[in-house]
Amino acid sequence: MNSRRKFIKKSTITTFGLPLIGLNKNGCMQSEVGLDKIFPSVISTWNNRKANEAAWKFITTGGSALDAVEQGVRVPEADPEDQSVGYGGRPDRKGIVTLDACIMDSNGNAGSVSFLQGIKHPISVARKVMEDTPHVMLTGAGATQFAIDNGFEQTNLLTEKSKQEFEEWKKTSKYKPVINIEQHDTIGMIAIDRKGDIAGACTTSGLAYKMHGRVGDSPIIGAGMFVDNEVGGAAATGMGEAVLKSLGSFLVVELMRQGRTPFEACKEAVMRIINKQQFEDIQVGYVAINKKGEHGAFSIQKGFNYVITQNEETQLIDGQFFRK
Ligand code: SD4
Repeated sequence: MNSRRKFIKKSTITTFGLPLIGLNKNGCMQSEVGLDKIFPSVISTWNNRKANEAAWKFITTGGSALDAVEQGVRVPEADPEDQSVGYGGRPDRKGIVTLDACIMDSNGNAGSVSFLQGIKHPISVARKVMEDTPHVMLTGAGATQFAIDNGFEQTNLLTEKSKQEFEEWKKTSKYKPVINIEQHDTIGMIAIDRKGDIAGACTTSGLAYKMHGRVGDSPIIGAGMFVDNEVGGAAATGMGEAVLKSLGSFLVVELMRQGRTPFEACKEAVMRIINKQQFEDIQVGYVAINKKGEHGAFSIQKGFNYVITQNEETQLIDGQFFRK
């Protein structure tokens, strides 16, 4: 059996079988295989199993962490059934799908696009910004033009399903994000490759029916995602405004630098929002992994989960949360 098939088979077994990882005394998910460092590792927000598998394939066949996160998040970007990311994403209140994404490598290089329209793979445009321009971030028409100039195809991202839902929404035009089904599934992914180098990516169509021109946390380095090769990485999902106001992913990484476990760091970043902002009817969740391969998550509300792939096993883990 080739290694790819073996992986798929094994990961299926793991889903329904005994977990190979558990909660240590700090509430941090940790491997029990006794390894000091667990590389490679891939972690993603929500049940983005297929994205993890795509990233894993790259990372175990010699790809870098950067290649892995790009290829991994391209899976939901191309999936019309994922209505929070890329093609098939829910539109803003003008009926236009606008995309935000960012990417960061182990040398601290970063690239990002926001308010991008008509391009299926914002993460690859963000990588191009990082690698081929002197800038970090391109936005709106400039970002779209940059993508076209670099050979990205223009395409209609609004699927019939998302269009119909939008037409329904317009009948009341009520804008009240609902916890967890607030059109979530934004993918934030962190990978550590065999060399121990880290990279991260985050991509989304943002909040459904947002104001035209609204940009969330996902393309902002340090808000939607942040990695530091000395420490680890973190990614955010949920109400971007709350994450932006606390620069959450950067905060999580800095807390890990000070010695907190990934779980403790995510919890502290969530508590920062709870203590300073209106939090009752919003969701924010963080995932984090450190350079030992320990991982954790925490969210404001119940319902946030993440997928972790290590040692050929992929597991869906329910994050801990502040309240039910
Ligand atoms: C945003 N944080 O645009 C994104 C939305 C999100 O799962 O994470 N959805 O605010």
